[in-house]
Amino acid sequence: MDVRAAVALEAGKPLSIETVQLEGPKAGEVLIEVKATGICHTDAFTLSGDDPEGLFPAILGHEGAGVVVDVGPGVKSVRKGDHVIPLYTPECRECEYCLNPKTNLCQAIRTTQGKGLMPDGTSRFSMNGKPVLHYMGCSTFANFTVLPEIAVAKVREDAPFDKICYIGCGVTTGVGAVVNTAKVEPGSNVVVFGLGGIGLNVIQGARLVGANMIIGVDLNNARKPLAEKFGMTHFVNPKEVGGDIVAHLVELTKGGADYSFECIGNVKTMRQALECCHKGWGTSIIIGVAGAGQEISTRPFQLVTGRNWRGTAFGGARGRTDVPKIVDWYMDGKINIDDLITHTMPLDKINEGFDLMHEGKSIRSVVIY
Ligand code: NAD
Ligand code: DAO
Ligand code: ZN
Ligand code: ZN
Repeated sequence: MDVRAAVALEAGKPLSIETVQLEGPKAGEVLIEVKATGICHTDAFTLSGDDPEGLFPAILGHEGAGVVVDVGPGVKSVRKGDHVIPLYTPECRECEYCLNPKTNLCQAIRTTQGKGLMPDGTSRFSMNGKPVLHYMGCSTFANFTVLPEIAVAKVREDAPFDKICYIGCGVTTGVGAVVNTAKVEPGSNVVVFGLGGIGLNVIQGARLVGANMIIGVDLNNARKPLAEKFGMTHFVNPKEVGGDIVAHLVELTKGGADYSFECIGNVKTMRQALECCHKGWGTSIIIGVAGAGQEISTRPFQLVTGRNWRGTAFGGARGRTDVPKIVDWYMDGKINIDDLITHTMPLDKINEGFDLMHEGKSIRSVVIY
């Protein structure tokens, strides 16, 4: 079938709106009509050419929501008409990783997904007879896409696509980092570096679990009012702190953070996030994705004296199990998504969404098909 897609033809160039061809679902696969997709920092990172694993030409997008319109042979867990959220971290429930409660990184389709291909080693997308690659197993910058059955979460049908698409990455990553990865306890003091589309979700996750101090750190003062609305109790702009930001945060928390979260992707702030943690028990979670080849460092004594350094992908969530629950949290009013979606646009204006992100003017732009 012909589908409309924003194609990343090469690194560093705007997306190109094209008609591309999409083959139907093969065994174990489903065809989805994408109804809405968020534009995430990670799409921009790959498009920029800084992502060492970025492949072109490809159809980017990994934060979508839509409806199943066809299923391939053997598909059992979803059927035509089901509402779903695509998962860049699948959940096969059978592999060594899925069977280990310590991780959410299902490896069932890892190798082919990393090459921009479906599990049989081919692409369903093509343009002018040549293959176009999938992206993060999702490719939601097309109005139809094909995914493996294990990479879709079935969700309730009364949830609005233009809001719950954000649960496909940003919301789950931020809230999940608090709830699943760090397991922040009520009364904890939390520091969040970076108050963008991820950090604001960490803030609302911290409020949800009953954190005490929720300190936001950002260079952009314009982020303060929204962060306060989401639960931030204190704001720190490193440019306005007269000295060492780490010492300032340790003093503010009277000894250090119980938990810190790095939501920027900067190796310097990753170090600050670790070192502002409380001696003996403080845990720092890296969420931000740093540029190719960059390395983190600290004095090992920071770890010897009881601080913990960890990371998280997709908020530690097991997509098919956890994503429907997060949709329920949104529908029950436990989490706020609406105020984070600052811009919406049709597919042919998608490059404007990338511009808004680069200019720091948006939290989330959503393409509505
Ligand atoms: P964003 O651009 O919306 O937000 C980043 C914020 O950091 C901005 O508010 C900016 O003003 C602030 N900032 C930048 N430099 C700073 C500094 N030196 N000190 C303090 N504040 C600073 O980005 P986002 O969409 O929230 O994404 C954040 C990171 O999370 C990115 O690296 C993204 O790739 C990554 N990410 C990771 C996962 C995962 O599963 N681990 C999932 C999604 C996104
Ligand atoms: O299993 O080896 C693996 C890879 C899992 C990919 C997780 C990616 C999460 C971080 C990238 C940002 C996502 C938007
Ligand atoms: Zn994302
Ligand atoms: Zn698995």
